Amino acid sequence: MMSSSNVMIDAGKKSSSQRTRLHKDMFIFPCRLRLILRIFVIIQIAFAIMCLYKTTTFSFYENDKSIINTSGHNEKVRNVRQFTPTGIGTTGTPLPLDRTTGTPLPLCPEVPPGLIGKVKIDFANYEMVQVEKTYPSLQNGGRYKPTKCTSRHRVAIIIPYRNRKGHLIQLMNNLHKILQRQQLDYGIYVVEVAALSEFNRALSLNIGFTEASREYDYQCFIFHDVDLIPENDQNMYSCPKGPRHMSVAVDKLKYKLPYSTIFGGVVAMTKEDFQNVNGFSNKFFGWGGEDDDMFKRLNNTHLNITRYKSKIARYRMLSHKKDSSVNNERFYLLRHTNDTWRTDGLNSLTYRHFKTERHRLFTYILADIDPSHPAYYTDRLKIVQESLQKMREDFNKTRAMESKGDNSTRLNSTSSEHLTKDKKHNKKQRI
Ligand code: NGS
Repeated sequence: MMSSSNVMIDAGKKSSSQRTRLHKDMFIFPCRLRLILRIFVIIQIAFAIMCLYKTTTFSFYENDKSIINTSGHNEKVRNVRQFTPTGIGTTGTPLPLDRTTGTPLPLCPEVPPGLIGKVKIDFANYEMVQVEKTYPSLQNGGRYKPTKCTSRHRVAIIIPYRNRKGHLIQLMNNLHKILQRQQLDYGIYVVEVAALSEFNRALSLNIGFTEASREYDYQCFIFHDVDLIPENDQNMYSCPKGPRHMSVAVDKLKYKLPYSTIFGGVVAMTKEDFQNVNGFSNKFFGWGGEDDDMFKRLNNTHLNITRYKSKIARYRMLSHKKDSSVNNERFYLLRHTNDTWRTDGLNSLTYRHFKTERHRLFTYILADIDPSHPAYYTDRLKIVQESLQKMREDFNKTRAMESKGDNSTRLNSTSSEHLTKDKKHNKKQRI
């Protein structure tokens, strides 16, 4: 074996011809290296161009036609959709015809004859296919029309959905029976907004409204939580005159309204009213507040809500783990509803439509949005600035009160008054 010192001596002894070859090699090698570098740069440029192309064409809401692969299926994903206001209620819906005579069917009676009142809820856990088999009269996509008369009401039921298959099956199993007894011309739409970190109930409802309106001339819409099962078939899912709060008495809430202005759970609105309030806000990510925001919209447009008696408007709530975190921005958003409702809602809604699947029991719609789009984004800095400003005002008020007060008793009573006021204020803010 040669030692390292020997190698060094050998190198030192290299002849001049050897040195020239070495020099040549050194010269050729940089040439090759340069070539390799050039190729590498070209590849990099090509890659950069490809990336640029991808980001521009894949950036939101530009082109409508491209195909990418989602979960093994080719999907039309850049089908960007927005809400376009449409006429209300009468546009070219043909009257259903009697199959034997070919004549238009008479209108269904005002009060459906087959109602039974309190219904027995079936809480058994079925597979979807089992429930599907029990509804042979349904058209694909969860659509139904009475066969012996023309329904007086064309209703879309919109269910915001995420990860609640069991609940969905139970709701379908129990709800279709009631809707059919009520002789409605209806469709059920289950709407999922993919890839959002937080569930956005109101945004899903806006998308459901838009998608259902594209398909059929629905006159009114029932916005329906997936975990609420109606207990009485006299709780009509028909078109209300004004906005109707339907889930008045819920078992989990001891069959009592938590507060008088609540407008969540299950609510019904005409298409016209929903369009007039600009739909729901799109900005409520996470649990809470979006229904209170809708109540404010109704107030702003002088629409009063109605309710059936709690004996009729009763629901069972299916149990589940809390799967959506509380929205910490909800009070901020609610404080600004009166300024923002005209620009935040149906008219700012932009989403990508991934797919529409027609199942026997419902139509499933999968969409997604860009959360950084101004329609969905809430300026955090403004929230912080506003709460700092409020703290400053509170602090100044307290200091002013303290400097006015001349004895501790007065001070004590003032601060306790202040506390009581704050409690009341907080309670008001909840609403
Ligand atoms: C209020 C929420 C509403 C919610 C209601 C009932 O506090 O969104 O509770 O909730 N408003 C705010 O948080 C601002 S429930 O008891 O059904 O879970 O609908």
